[in-house]
Amino acid sequence: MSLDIKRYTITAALPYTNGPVHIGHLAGVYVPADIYARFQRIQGKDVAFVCGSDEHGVPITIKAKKEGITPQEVVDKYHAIIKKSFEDFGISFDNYSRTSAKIHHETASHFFKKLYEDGKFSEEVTEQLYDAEAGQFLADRFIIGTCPKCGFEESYGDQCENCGTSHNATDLINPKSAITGAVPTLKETKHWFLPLDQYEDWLKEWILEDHKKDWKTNVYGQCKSWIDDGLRPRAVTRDLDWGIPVPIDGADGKVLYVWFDAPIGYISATKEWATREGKDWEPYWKDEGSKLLHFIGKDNIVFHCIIFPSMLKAEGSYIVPDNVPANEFLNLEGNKISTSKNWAVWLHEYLEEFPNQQDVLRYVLTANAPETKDNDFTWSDFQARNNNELVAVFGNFINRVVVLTNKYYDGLVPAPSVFSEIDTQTLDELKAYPAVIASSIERYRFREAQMELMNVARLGNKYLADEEPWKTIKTDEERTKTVLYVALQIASALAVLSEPFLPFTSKKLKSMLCHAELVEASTWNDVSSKSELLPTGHTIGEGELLFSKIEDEQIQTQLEKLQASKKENQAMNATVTPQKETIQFDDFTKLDMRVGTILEAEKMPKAKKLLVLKVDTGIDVRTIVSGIAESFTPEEIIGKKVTVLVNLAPRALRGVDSEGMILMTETPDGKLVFVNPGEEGVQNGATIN
Ligand code: B3M
Ligand code: ZN
Repeated sequence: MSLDIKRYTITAALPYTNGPVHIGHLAGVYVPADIYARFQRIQGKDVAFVCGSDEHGVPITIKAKKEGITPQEVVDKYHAIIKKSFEDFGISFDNYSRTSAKIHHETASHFFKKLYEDGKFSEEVTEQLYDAEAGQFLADRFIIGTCPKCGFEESYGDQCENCGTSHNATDLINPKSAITGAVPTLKETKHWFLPLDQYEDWLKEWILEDHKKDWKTNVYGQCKSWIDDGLRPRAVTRDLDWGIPVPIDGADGKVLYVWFDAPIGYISATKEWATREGKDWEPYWKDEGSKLLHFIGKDNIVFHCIIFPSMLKAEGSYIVPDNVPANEFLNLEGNKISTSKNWAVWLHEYLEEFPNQQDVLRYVLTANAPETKDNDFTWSDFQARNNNELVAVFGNFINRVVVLTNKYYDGLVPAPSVFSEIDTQTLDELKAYPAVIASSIERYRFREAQMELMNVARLGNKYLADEEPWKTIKTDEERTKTVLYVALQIASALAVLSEPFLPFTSKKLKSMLCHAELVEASTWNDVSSKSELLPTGHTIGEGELLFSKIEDEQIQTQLEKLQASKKENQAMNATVTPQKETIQFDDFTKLDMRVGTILEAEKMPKAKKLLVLKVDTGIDVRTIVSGIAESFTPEEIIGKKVTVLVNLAPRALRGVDSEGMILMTETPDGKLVFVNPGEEGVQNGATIN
């Protein structure tokens, strides 16, 4: 299929511009896409790596409503934040555009018009859900209801976040308006539809036959189930006031559906880049020799594998994607990442707390990439991978080579003498790595690829540990030179091979080895084909630490931060019980509440929840049975001051007469606590009124 690839058109999902980006985005989409793009560039390939902000769509209008600002203000704010995060983390887009850009409005309008004029749309007056209270049609995300497929009760109109199914809003069971909560009514409106059913045969052949083997099973599986379910025409316009106006007559108040315009954003971003670089954009999208790849998360599969390809096919002059390497989701400390619950590690915040440690996060996210199943990010794993792998293996090897070369030879790469069997074997092994790593990257197995990269550092570490140049320096000068020469070749191979994964480290290492002319120019394949990467007589620079240890306290701080989010959420979600019916003062005075002290406490035999207490009420010492055994041990409550309702009619609980009730309340996470009678100095028997 792709025997002769002339160029790579690599896209990464356009993030919605209604919030900053977090580690889930980075792990699922942007780091793998970046590794791939960087890798192809070092191979000398022609690459266009594009992305941009997805600035239309209902999530943005919802955010604007919430914050009391305009949608444009929302996207301006987050576009800047997101763009900066990507730059900070070394995501090497050739162009990061935005869908509110003029070039995009033009490109998307054109695209729509062409399909319209070619008769590719069907036009239908349908009944759409309408919020009479708000006086507007309810687009997708403004409708919440039960998913017809999985029964999830909070499904959006266009897609269920629980099972990933995409549907029409009218398919939802018990729909509700997200604006007013009203039950929507149906109202007639005209829209344009892309008849996906007409592309079914083509999609079957293209995906189910041609790509059966090379697409990831998760992607292929979703596509197959979609196609097997039968495809239906899909509306590509919406009744909304935020978006790209439908560019034909008689379409006032209507805009292009965000999922129609957003993927065209990839094309607009390519155009913008090409114009800037004085290139022609068209081959990147229209030449069969271009390899088009969409990096996305699993919730975007249907749009990139079914709908957008059908649009491209309908237009007629475009190529379709060669692969759509979608990832599953990344969880955080065992829970789903959630923007609204602030259960996330935000990229801009990470950098404040771990300055200049982008590569550590890139490394850990790739090591745990959710490639075949959802995966979990934990701070303790982050710390362990940094300390035990980056510091102890990669950093340690480089540090030893650079320090010893400076110490023994003033930084000069020594001349090797005869290679021993172990030297030859080590160098041969080294030369095999570029192909091994490349093969994993080409198959979108980035965790595997990165593991092989680390094996290069392990190879170097083991070589030094076995050959011990710090010992031979006293006995065998020639041997020491050879060993350091070999080790330096491994170090410079690492500088080249680490670039896609750890771009900041690679850069630092290259400058440490002072080999701009040779190493910078070295491409991936030079590592195997050149006899040496660092020649004898070249001088390297001073050593500096590539990675530093992450301390327990830093991890603790992060965990506490998450804990705080959890607490805040619980407090927000704690439902306040509605007020009871009004009572008169006389009703209140009937209650006799006193301060008391628990004198004794023991478990009620065979009753999980009950404690039998002896309480000094100031009036007497009496027995009270209390259902608090699951929250307190008897020992911890002896001596506690409590509030007691003393004139409650006695009742027998499991054969013990209980004469009164201890007042309790509950924390948001369900823990029982005593209603504390408060200030010191109150005596048992004091009345509460
Ligand atoms: N903005 C959806 C998302 O962030 C969307 C991707 C568009 S890619 C053309 O999940
Ligand atoms: Zn569902």
